[in-house]
Amino acid sequence: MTTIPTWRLRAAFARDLSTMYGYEVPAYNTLVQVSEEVNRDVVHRDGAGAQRLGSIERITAERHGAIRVGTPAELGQVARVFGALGMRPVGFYDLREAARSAVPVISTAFRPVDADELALNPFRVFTSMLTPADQRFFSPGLRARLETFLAGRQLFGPELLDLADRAEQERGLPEPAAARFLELAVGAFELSAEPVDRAWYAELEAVSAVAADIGGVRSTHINHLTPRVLDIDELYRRMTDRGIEMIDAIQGPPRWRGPDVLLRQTSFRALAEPRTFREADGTIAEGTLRVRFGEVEARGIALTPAGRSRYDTLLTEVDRRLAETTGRTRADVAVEVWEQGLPDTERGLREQGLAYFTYTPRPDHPRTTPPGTLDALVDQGWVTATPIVYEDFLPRSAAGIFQSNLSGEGSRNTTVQGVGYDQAWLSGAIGRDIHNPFDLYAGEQAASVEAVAAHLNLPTL
Ligand code: OOG
Ligand code: NI
Repeated sequence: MTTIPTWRLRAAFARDLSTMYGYEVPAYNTLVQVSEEVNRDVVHRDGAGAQRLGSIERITAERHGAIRVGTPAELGQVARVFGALGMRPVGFYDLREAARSAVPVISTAFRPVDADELALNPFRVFTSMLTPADQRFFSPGLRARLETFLAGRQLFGPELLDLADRAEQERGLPEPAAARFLELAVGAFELSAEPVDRAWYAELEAVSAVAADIGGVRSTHINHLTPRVLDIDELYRRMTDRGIEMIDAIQGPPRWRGPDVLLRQTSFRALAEPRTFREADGTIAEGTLRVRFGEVEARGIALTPAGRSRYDTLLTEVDRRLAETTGRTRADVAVEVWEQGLPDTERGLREQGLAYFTYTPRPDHPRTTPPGTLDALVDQGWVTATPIVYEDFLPRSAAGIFQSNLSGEGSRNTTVQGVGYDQAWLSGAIGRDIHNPFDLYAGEQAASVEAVAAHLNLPTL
């Protein structure tokens, strides 16, 4: 009996989820189609350089999704389902503190953590959990009713969870269990046809549209699925030309003369979809909800903590200059700030320790004594440096993306203290370690440096 290994389950899940989502949200298929056209054109235009941050095969299959759940118990179950797919929680994002919008959730991302697993299939899911104990959003009375409501629902059935545990333990599943697992797992993220309790939904919506999306219904759903594109500015233009109204900007770093770093994202607003409602008097009525949207992303080089803090400084500087001037676009100001504040070559980023790279000995290296530093090894042709791609998310961009389905501002009481949901709390609640993204990139870089040292018989580097 052949076992379907973890990575094949993950690839199949990403593919089946994509088919399901395209069926439910046809605009997603348009986004995928335009992304594929752009990618083909960029590979044609830029040749091998286009694939510096991932092969075209990986990028074509690459997606991230987003889901939202209500309780630590639900998040713990999500961790089991994704654990079966080799996806671990990485990073902690507190969207309650994000600049423009305040959303009552904390988040992590489930994704493969090893470079070879990422290369096989990098599927990741940004996963948010509601924070009912945060009194800035929820009164004690509403919190109590919300928690009772959430405790009474079941997002993932026992058969799915059993299969998930088995798949995680056995690093895969034989057929027909694998097919059954995939069917149940994809089914758990479909939009439910169950009528929505109008009054309950509206009460939560007054706090936050995201709170209603999570706690106003008895199921969860995938709320977007994001293809990766090699030229996001071109994608933005082509979508706009097709009459699809995108959010007003691309989130994250600007387009500039230097290398792509971190992550750039853009989205279109959630579409009104027909839904059934149960009115206060028990009657059933038709209506619409805007909960699912489309997003696309371009990935760049992962930054070190020093690089990231430089990035944060540049962001603040862009905000400051924008506030001081009129008539200039954010993109324009950002380019200026970036050109002054960040090295505009991979080499500059590397030499200043701002970005992560892997190092590989060159087969054709000179036959003299190798120099004793990495930079010299690269400069003198002993070793090649390849940038490590950023596999995670950005809190400020995520907050911007959440806006894609926020109709109202919601309400927040700023006179009370927030509650300290932090990474340690989240990790304890789901009973799993939450990986630190920097550690993962640094580990990959360090392993490659060690291998170079061993290969060249150098004691350390
Ligand atoms: C998640 C928003 C964050 C991203 O790509 O930054 C996100 C959500 O809307 O639930 O997906
Ligand atoms: Ni997203």
